[in-house]
Order: sequence, then C-alpha cells, then structure tokens
Amino acid sequence: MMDLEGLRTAVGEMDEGRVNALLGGFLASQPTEEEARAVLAACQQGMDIVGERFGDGRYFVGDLIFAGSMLAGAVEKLKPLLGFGAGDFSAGTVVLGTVEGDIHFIGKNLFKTMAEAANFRVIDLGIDQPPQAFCEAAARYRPEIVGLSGLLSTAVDSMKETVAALTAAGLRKHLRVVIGGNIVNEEVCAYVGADAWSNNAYEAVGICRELVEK
Ligand code: B12
Repeated sequence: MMDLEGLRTAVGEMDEGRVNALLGGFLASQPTEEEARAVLAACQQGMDIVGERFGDGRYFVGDLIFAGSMLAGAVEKLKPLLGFGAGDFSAGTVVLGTVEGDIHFIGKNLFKTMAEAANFRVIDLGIDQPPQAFCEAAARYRPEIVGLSGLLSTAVDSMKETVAALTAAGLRKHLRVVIGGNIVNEEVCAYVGADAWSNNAYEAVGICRELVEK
C-alpha cells in the first residue's frame, strides 16, 4: 500500500519528483478505487501544509501556483481510478461554480469529477462567478443542486450574496444549495443560508444524493 504519510509530506514540501515516484508506484500496483480515494485525501492534506506554510510566510504565491499545478496533475492521474458511471445523468443536475472574487478551482473540479462519476449532470460555470451567473444557469437548467465553491474568507459573503440572489429570483425553493471548500463549516452554512456543506468531495456527492432523494 502507498506510503500516505510520505505522500502528504512530499506534496507539502512540493517535492514533485517524490510525488510522481510515489504516484507512479501506486498506479502500477493495480489499486482499488478506495485506495485511490485515500491517496487523493493525502494529496489534499499535503495542500493544507502548503497553505499553512504560505500563511506563515515560508511559501509565496509562486509556490501556491506550483503546488496547484502539481496537484492538478496528480488528480488527472488518479481520475481513471475513481470510477465513472454510465453517464446517464439519472442522479440529477448540479450547477457548479467558484463564487465571485475567488479563482481557486482544483477542489471544485474534483467535486465535479466525483459528481459526474455518480451520474449527476454537472453544469460547470467556472471561477469568479457573480450571483447573476448562478441565477441564469439555475433558471435555464433547473438543477436540483447548486454547488458553490470558495476558499477565500471573502468567498463566504459571495456565497451569501449568491443564495440571496437565488432567493430574490424565486429560484431558491426549487433547489438545494451545497457549499464546499476549506473555509466552509456548519456556521458558514447557516450564515450563507445553504442547505448543506462539505470539504470532502466524496462525502459531498453522498450529501447531494440524499438532498435529491428528499
Ligand atoms: C493552490 C492554491 C492556490 C492556487 C489555486 C490554483 C487553482 N487553479 O485552483 C493559486 C496560486 C491561484 C492561489 C491564489 C490565491 N490564494 Co490560494 N491556495 C491554494 C492552496 C495552497 C490549495 C488549494 C487547493 O487546491 N486545495 C486542494 C483541494 C482539493 O481542496 P479544496 O479546494 O478544499 O477542495 C476539496 C473540498 O473543499 C471540496 N470542495 C471544493 N469545492 C467544492 C464545491 C462544492 C459544491 C462541494 C460540495 C465540495 C467542494 O472538494 C474538494 C476535494 O475534497 C490553499 C491552501 C489550502 N489549504 O486550501 C491556498 C489558499 C486557499 N489561498 C489563499 C490565498 C490568500 C490566495 C491568494 C489571495 C494569494 C495572493 N496573495 O494572491 C490568491 C487568491 C486569488 C483569488 N482571487 O482567488 C489562502 C486563503 C486565506 C483565506 N482564508 O482567505 C489559502 C488558505 C492559503 C493560506 N493559508 O493563506 N491559491
């Protein structure tokens, strides 16, 4: 089995050679989907180390960019293992985007991959999306779920404004809002007026399924 702690540390130290060597060995070992999920979680924890070091001044913006592209590369390699459904969109529709003022997309894209794997149709609006963009997409695609992603503290208010705009447009009662990103928690969920929150893409898909079934 993969050395998860070693991988977490290698991502945190942005040791791309080590990350690639560990992932290469892992991929060659015919891993299961569950193992691939554990590996992805270790990568995400490694990004938390990067974030902490950026926060205390040891890393700089260039490091964030490098770490971001390193993680995106790792996600691409792991994707085939994460299982894809029949693509019949039978689970429902999700309108997804990173909220206004925020350009982080790695976690959003990961959630998109997981949701598509679970047979959701995902309309991905992209990054830095204003409330109006979510309203237009919600009116057009009539999704069961609107997913808002954000990593910056300021994204919390953008999320709140987006929910308020959906309510003002009369769309809120027809859909559920799920927020994601490492800034979200129960308190933020209540403040924003969302129905659910998650900072784990796998759990989030289960939450979406439950919300659609309700
Ligand atoms: C990589 C990175 C970047 C990259 C982004 C690359 C990209 N294309 O996305 C770049 C270099 C562009 C960047 C820029 C900036 N960043 Co940055 N960045 C990060 C870093 C290190 C990792 C983020 C990441 O990809 N994590 C891995 C993914 C997989 O995790 P995740 O996003 O949480 O996603 C998971 C879940 O949350 C969930 N999820 C995510 N979205 C959704 C959506 C839904 C609907 C659901 C259900 C679930 C879900 O699923 C995912 C998988 O489980 C974080 C530190 C951290 N610990 O997060 C800082 C961090 C987020 N950045 C930070 C900052 C300050 C910035 C900048 C302002 C820096 C600057 N001075 O310019 C800019 C902001 C620009 C902007 N306007 O947005 C701060 C934010 C602080 C704050 N609280 O506001 C952090 C926390 C670093 C720190 N400790 O200071 N950043």
